[in-house]
Amino acid sequence: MKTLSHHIAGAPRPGASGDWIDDLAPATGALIARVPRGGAEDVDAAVRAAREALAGPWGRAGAAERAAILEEAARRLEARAGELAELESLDTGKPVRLAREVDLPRAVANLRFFAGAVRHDRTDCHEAAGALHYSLRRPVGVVGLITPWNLPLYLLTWKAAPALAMGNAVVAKPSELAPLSASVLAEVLSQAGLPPGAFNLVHGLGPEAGAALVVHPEVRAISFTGGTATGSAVAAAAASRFKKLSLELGGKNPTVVFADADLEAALEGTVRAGFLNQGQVCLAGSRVLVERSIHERFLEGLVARVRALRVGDPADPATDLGSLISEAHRRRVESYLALAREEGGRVLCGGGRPPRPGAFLEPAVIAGLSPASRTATEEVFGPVVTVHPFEGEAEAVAIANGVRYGLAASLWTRDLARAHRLGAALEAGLVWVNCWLVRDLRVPFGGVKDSGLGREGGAWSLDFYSETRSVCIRT
Ligand code: TXE
Repeated sequence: MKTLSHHIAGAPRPGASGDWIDDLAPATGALIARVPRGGAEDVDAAVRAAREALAGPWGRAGAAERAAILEEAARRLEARAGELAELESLDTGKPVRLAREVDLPRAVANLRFFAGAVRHDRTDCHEAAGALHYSLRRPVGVVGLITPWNLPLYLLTWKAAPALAMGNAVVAKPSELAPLSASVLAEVLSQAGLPPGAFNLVHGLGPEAGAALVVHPEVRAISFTGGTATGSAVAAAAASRFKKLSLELGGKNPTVVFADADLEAALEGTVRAGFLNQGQVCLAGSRVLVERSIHERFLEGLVARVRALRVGDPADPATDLGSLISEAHRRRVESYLALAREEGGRVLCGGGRPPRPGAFLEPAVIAGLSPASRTATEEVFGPVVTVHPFEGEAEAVAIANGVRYGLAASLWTRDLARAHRLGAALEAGLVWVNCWLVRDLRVPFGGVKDSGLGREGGAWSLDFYSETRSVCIRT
């Protein structure tokens, strides 16, 4: 069993309260770590360390120097990728193969990408008669990063890399359900030469350490990824204090399959979108809309493929689905399966507990529900998809847009003009055509409606983690 510490001013620091949180491995229920239960006092110490870093050499470091540190951190993270993938799998219950193929390479890519982005960043100069107006980017200052448990290291580096690239000092609060990899990141950044206080880590519960970070008067920006209800509380607390705010929240994303699609590819894409990471992905395609003429055939193919998914030991490279994040979360997902039955849905496969310890759940496909039902409109965040027939483009768009969320959509068709029409008509921050989760770190990422506020990625991240100032010189 590990004992974690906060990481403040470049060194491990015990929690002020002396209280601990138990970190359990969801696949076995075993206690794997004791985590300090941070609070306002720890957050305050971390913010002080961050301010000192900004007043010291870190505040004077140029873009090339900051980029070099991130590149060195990427190299060190990559060298430890095998060990870290196992740690991430242990902490979250996800298959180690997924952690190796997705979480770790993307965490490394985040560090490298934003190192490159800041090396190539530039600002504008507007020439006028008798004056030059030029822009300067300055760091925002101390920024608070709050991250969830589903892709712990991947999402923390997605925020920390651009924040550090732009010269901010960070106080990060990872999820209490999967805190292990964040502690390794803190260590790796220090070893890569990041000055003390530029990256601080405070562990703890959301309503305690997280809330203290959001209201701290010296924290000038909050980037949050998590549930929509929590995001709303974070937004309310941050708004009255005029903090910059970026919110990546939940989704209930449609996979829309037209009769003219390559059906084999669409089936494969639908299964991947629905069940990757046990469906615990904000971008998960949890509502499958299928054109009526192929609905029965598609449903049959989908159920056959989902039945063939292997649920089991996350350490086994042959496993497709590991454990959900916790026993409590499994009960929450199961409550939606019960609700689906009450709402008239037919669970065509899955939904049962495999005969083994841990928070495992067999992947489920549900048909027969109204697209307006609660099961089909609320975020379940588990291995559950609902399938709905539609007739024609207009109905597909109406169903797809008929939820409070608007994060992503995946569209399957061979009709190029239709792809363009729907790309514009779907209320989603990201639309994938004949694919899902194809990511490019240069493109804007974020949701509309209740899926969030703001965009990160590429230049959008550099904008969020900086304040652009304008200087005018009379010539
Ligand atoms: O997330 P929370 P939870 C969705 C998904 C899931 C639901 C709840 O539907 O079932 O959210 O998951 C911190 N002030 N997503 O409870 O609470 C918390 O400690 C400040 C979608 O695990 O949103 C953690 O670090 N911070 C999602 C982070 O917020 C607070 C990923 C996220 O936790 C806080 C995860 C507070 N008052 C869940 N309360 C996605 N968008 O991918 C909690 N936190």
